[in-house]
Amino acid sequence: MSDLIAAVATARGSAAIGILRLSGPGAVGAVEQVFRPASGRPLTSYPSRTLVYGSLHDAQGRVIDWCLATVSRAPHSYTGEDTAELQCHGGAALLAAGLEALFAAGARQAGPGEFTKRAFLNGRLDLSQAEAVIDLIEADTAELAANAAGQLGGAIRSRAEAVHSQLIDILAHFHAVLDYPDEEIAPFELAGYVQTLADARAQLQQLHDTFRRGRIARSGLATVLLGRPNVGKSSLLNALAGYDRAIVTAVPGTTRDTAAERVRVGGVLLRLIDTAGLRQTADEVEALGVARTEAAAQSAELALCILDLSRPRTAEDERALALAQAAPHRLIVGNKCDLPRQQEPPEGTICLSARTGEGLDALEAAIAALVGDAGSAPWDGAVLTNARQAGAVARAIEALGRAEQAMQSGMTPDAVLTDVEDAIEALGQLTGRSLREDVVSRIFSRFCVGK
Ligand SMILES: Nc1nc2c(ncn2[C@@H]2O[C@H](COP(=O)(O)OP(=O)(O)OP(=O)(O)O)[C@@H](O)[C@H]2O)c(=O)[nH]1
Ligand SMILES: [Mg+2]
Repeated sequence: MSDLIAAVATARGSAAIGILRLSGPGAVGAVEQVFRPASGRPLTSYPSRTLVYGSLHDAQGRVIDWCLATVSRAPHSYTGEDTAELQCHGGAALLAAGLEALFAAGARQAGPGEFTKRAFLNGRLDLSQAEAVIDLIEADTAELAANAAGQLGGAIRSRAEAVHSQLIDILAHFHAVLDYPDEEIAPFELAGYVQTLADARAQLQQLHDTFRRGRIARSGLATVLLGRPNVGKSSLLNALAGYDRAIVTAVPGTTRDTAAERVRVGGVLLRLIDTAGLRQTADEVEALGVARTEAAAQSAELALCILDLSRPRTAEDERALALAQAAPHRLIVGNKCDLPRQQEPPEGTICLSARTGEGLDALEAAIAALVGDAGSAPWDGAVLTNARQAGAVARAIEALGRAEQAMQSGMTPDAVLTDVEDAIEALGQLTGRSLREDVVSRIFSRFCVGK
């Protein structure tokens, strides 16, 4: 049994409005103890979801605010329980006093995410929607916010349910074949099932393919600036960031430590990491910095290898070029194109000047092309941004691949069943839905074999 929880739902600080929220049995009664409608009518006489004006009282009965109360009765509420909200003025002291009064009326402090957890447990939201709530709150770009809103509206849920439903059909049919061998059941349409599995896998693959873009939009593409000392790595970071983020001097070995900055380049969010220039050095601090550079290069997704075109190429440049090979993606940048050229850069080098800004647009275009935004899924919930969800989708894809293979190689139905069940289980992790109940209820409602 659920109990009565309460919390201040708005951020702390002085604001126009502050909201006290309650959910659970007795929510309406608790509000009645702290709130009196100005009309003199009892709060319970108002229909659900009506805004009622009145006075808010502290635990001693003193008026602490004039506010609006609204009650949503189960199951038509966010949590699926009786809920109430008090829209007060946004003062920290009055909200604290209001919350105390609600505690005195029988509520307890809600834990983090507890309202949404209840919404999930009561089936108001699936797990992907519950996670979208957090994503929407945390979204720091319009794209991520729009995408989270789409997922709150069920964008992932509907995709998962469409596939889930196809798989349950297969499962139900296979169970029927196994459990009731004497019943007259339509013959195995093997090719049809293989096709259904392939379709399901393709749908999930399409969803999973969006994750790279979603992950980049959320945390940025890990991008390391590599090069020997003095080529202009920190200058390029500053040019892209649009302010003097890193120290730039004419002294080689200026940067000693890695420094990260989130920068939008060519429409792509980069987690840009400036590094200590690569060279052999007797300086202990610098040597530690170089070791960090190498570690950063290993974990980066994109390496920007910088050459100083105004100087001849050196062995240290070659080392930087080799290190850049470790990253899944790399671009070679020929810096200082404003100065007379002293080396012929490798083919495909993007020539620019971090000092004048010349050629930065070519770098932007190259980065945009790398992430390949053109023609991809819109930011309406179709983009996976959550690693847990992506992992579940990947497991479902894998299991479906196995099921397809098993079917094609003439395995027994129970072998195929295991793989399909694995896929359903993985989808269940995406949506938080349970497996067994579904299988059972679908078998009897669709196939009617249990009569
Ligand atoms: N003319 C010209 N000078 C540049 C350009 N980019 C950087 N510089 C100069 O080159 C010198 C080194 O620049 P930094 O950005 O500190 O180079 P770095 O690669 O970070 O060097 P370390 O931190 O020592 O590894 C500074 O004097 C910059 O002003 C450029 O595009 N053109
Ligand atoms: Mg530097």
